[in-house]
Amino acid sequence: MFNLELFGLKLNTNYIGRNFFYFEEIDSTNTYLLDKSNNIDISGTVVFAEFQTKGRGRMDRSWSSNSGQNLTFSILFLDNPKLFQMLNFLNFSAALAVAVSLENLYQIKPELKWPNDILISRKKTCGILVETVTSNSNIERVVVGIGLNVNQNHFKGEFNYPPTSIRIELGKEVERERLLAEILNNLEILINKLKSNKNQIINEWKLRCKMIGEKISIKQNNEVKFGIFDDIDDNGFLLLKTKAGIEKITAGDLSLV
Ligand code: BT5
Repeated sequence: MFNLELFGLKLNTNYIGRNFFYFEEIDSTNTYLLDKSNNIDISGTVVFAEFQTKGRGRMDRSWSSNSGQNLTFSILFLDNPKLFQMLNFLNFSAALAVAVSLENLYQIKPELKWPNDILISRKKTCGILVETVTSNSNIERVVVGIGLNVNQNHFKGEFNYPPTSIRIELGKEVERERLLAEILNNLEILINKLKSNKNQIINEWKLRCKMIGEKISIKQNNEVKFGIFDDIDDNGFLLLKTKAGIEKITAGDLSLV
């Protein structure tokens, strides 16, 4: 059982997580915050669930996570046009917040995989899903969803990348309350940095992305592209070096070749 009091004691933010909703079970924490009819209109609100019946990944893929063992939560951002122009970097900031938290608390050295994954020992331990609600082409709500495998010991089913958890990698269970608070504390700091200097976020992200310079493939729908991961550009897009030159990749699934 998640101890809300313990979490509250470790939370050190001004706004992220100050409004907090806890669910034993929900369809998806992202879906809940995207739905305006739930009347949640405080920026920084966090929705946390012990179990999601319809946890989602990108392109309607699913996120599966055992009940009560991991962290599955979403954060709502409102009224922030400057931040909303940098959604790719919000994704990067969230990944960095998780990576820095794992480094600080457990001395784990996670690797960041473009665009939205966090790996430990080259296995997926965390996925991030940033979604928006727009009206007349204005972004009204932004929801950042994070699924992090914490204390789950076994994974059953089909995975597009081998899964792992902090417990598997560390060999012991960790306190989810402290970890969630640390992630939210770091996220608020990184978002403040992002607003003043997005290059700092790109650089911090690139430091932890060990695939730059490697031969990769990018799967986009039914097409697969091959090349060398050249760099990340100023918009957060991947630059793929092919025989034809440098191609800008805005979305897709990356694998090492
Ligand atoms: C992601 O998508 O990795 C984003 C996952 C975001 C999940 C969070 S949980 C809280 C919030 N509420 C939601 O409903 N979603 C967010 P993508 O890159 O498309 O990867 C999805 C793929 O990851 C699936 O098709 C599986 O192959 C794999 N997968 C599913 N569950 C996994 C897990 N627990 N660990 C590792 N891989 C998993």
